[in-house]
Amino acid sequence: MKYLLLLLCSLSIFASDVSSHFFLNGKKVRAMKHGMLMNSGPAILEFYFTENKTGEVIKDYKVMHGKLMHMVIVKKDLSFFKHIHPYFDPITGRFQITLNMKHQDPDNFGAENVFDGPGMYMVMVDIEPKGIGMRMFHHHLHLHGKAIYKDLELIDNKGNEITKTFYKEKFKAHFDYNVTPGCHSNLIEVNLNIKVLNELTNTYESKTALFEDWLMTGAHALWISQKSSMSMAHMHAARPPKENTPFVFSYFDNNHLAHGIQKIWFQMKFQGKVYTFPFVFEYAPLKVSCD
Ligand SMILES: [Cu+2]
Repeated sequence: MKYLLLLLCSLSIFASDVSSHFFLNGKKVRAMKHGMLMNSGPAILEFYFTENKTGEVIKDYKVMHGKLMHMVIVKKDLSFFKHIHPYFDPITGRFQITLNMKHQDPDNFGAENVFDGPGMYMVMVDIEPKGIGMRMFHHHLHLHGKAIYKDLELIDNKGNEITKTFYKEKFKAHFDYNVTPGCHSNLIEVNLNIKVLNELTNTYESKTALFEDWLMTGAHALWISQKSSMSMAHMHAARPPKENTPFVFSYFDNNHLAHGIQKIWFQMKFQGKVYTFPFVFEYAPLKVSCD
């Protein structure tokens, strides 16, 4: 394939075969309950997983994109996003990470300043127990205080295209997407072309060769619907093969993605640093009836 397009995890897979056990600062957070934090100081998150059939703790996981667990934390209004990789202890089968603390690990730069004000945060973890397959679990954290939530707004959107600058105009990113509707699934193709400011000439240039793989792929993207965090897609793209070509992400939605306003965060590594590029857009594929 010209571009390596990998569907990491289609929608939330609600595992009836695996249970997640979530602990906040050493206390178990019961299913459907929120872990409550009184302040945004260091907070220890721990997880272990059991097989429902046997009740046994799972200790054997496959590595996905260089990690045994990928964790995404987003504020309820999708205004804030973090991508973190908890550490695994093979003896106990537990994953653990301390939030709001600086880690030396460059893949956990996101674990610092995890919260952006009081409110509800969704914690989504991806794991792949060997012999079972990829599973995703949702948990909630609530940071005490008066929450202010903002609506997502379509700004700068022109049809299916958005051009925006990021990081004090260091980058100019052009985002566009196409949907090929199908009976049982829509094929989504997302392109992201990133140019970098040349401060001498004050122009934006394609600097494809300066992008590096991060977590074994050229770019990561996470797409979540405003309607429900359960409607999400996790996509990857290879680095563009030549200058002036975009990162290309492909995804089959299996008619499971909620229509309406969406937010997508792209992450890629440029000259040793991971950057995050968010966009808000509308997803409204045409309905195709094949009866
Ligand atoms: Cu990850």
